[in-house]
Amino acid sequence: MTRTARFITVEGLEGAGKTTVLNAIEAQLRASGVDLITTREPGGTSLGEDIRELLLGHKHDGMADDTELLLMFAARAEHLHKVIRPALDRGQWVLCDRFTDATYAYQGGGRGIDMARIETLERFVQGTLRPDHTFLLDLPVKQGLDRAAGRSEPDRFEKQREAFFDAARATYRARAQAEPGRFRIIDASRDLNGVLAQLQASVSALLDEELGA
Ligand code: Z5A
Repeated sequence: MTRTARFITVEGLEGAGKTTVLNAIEAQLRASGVDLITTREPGGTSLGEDIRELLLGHKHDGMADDTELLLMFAARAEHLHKVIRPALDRGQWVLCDRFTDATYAYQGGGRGIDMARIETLERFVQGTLRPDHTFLLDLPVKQGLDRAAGRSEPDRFEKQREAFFDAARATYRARAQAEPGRFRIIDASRDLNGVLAQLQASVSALLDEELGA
């Protein structure tokens, strides 16, 4: 049985319940003996967290779409260099809260940036590295926004109109359809117990596939 390090990402719209789901995946992987680190984007490094503040805060509300895109990839370059690649090289699995699928969804779908330009940056920054498995928490936009309402002061993304999130969701779903081997879609519209039950089965299947456990 070969234990090759795996790169797992979790994606989803606002209010999808990513935080709860990430904790559940981490617990299940650790309980199965997987050595892993958890991290997030944008962020995951000291410089990346500073970039996150620029991206999510309101100091630069009129930021150009291309600037936003390049800042996402600048944070990602640092993250890959300092955290993700070293962990994978050590044999640790990496569980990451969002990655480049979010760039396709939000900057590509939401902002309308040409996907081919995102692909160019993806190749430049990541080379051939792509996530091995991606959990997509899918739910209707309105339901997610209702759940997220009432949290702290909305960040720069949370202030976008519903059409922005509709386009992001459509992009996520199209990507999942195009890569069924990588994506596992979790129905995040269900109550938390329902979500966690589907998730547990999905993580078990992933572990079977990877570890033959
Ligand atoms: N972004 C980008 O544009 N491009 C990129 O390349 C990357 C990111 C990497 C920050 O991400 C922003 O960055 C993000 C996209 C952009 N903006 N948006 N939107 P983030 O991941 O840090 O931020 P977030 O999307 O706001 O996620 P979050 O706060 O970590 O989690 P969440 O999915 O919104 O869910 P939650 O906080 O776990 O749950 C929300 C509420 O719903 C909470 O009260 C829960 O108790 C409740 N909840 C959760 N699940 C359920 C169920 N099943 N039933 C009932 N209630 C529930």
